[in-house]
Amino acid sequence: MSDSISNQSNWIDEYHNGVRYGLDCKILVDEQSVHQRITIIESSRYGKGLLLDGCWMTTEKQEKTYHECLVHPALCSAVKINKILIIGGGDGGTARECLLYKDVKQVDMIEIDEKVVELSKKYLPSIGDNAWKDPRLNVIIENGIHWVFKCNDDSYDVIIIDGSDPKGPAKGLFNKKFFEECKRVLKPKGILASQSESPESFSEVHIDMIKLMRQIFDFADPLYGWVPIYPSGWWSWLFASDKTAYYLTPNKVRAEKICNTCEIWSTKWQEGAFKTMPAFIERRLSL
Ligand code: SPD
Repeated sequence: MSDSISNQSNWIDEYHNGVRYGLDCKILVDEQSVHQRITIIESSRYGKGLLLDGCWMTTEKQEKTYHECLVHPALCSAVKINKILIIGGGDGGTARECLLYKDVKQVDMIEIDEKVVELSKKYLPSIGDNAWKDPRLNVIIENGIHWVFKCNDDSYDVIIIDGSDPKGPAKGLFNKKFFEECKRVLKPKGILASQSESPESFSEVHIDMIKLMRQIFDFADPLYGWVPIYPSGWWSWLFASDKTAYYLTPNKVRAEKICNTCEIWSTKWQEGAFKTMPAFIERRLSL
């Protein structure tokens, strides 16, 4: 057991800044891949779940909370959604939500760790669900940062960054040069979407990400929601585009087609969630 996970009395905890976030569960898999430690657990409260290097990534019964909030503000609102890039997302949940849209022609999912894909398919099949057999999905096992740097300009309508916290393999997903490259690779009216950590437990990373995106894009706004098992439970997703904040105006026809599949996301929910920036974050952003 590494320092970041304790396994006494069946509890698996993520430790973060003196607080632990845990589930009463049993361990199904605990192995080291080339890139990171991968743990799969089973709990009665949230079903099976995945941790990478001791950090919660997803659980069967709360994954929609995360994936719907990352995908739909971008895909429901972008001018075009022919070609989508997902960086990370090896459990398949982000791809599954993207492929709900019939207009999507191609999803390239660049996941660094093939073990995450293999174990997610085996132990968490409901998360990727039909996405794994959808011919529109290309799963490419490669470093997502390298992929973006070598992509041609104007390649994708939407880019979605579904990475882990800023350490280990995901560290490079939080820096200016990487976001600038994402902008180069996005089509001119494209939308960039990224998970943007917790305003409470990762407040510095969260604030820095918004500031950085606002330096690079004309518009960048976070939306706030929750993922109970993540540190503090309070989470955020960040959207950016040029010329117009496209992500603020969902396409009604697209929304009607997917809203019945959603647990959390709706156009009404999204409208509210973009307006819930806490005052302390707003003050910090204006400094
Ligand atoms: N603190 C955890 C942040 C993890 C974000 N990515 C989760 C991957 C789910 N597809």
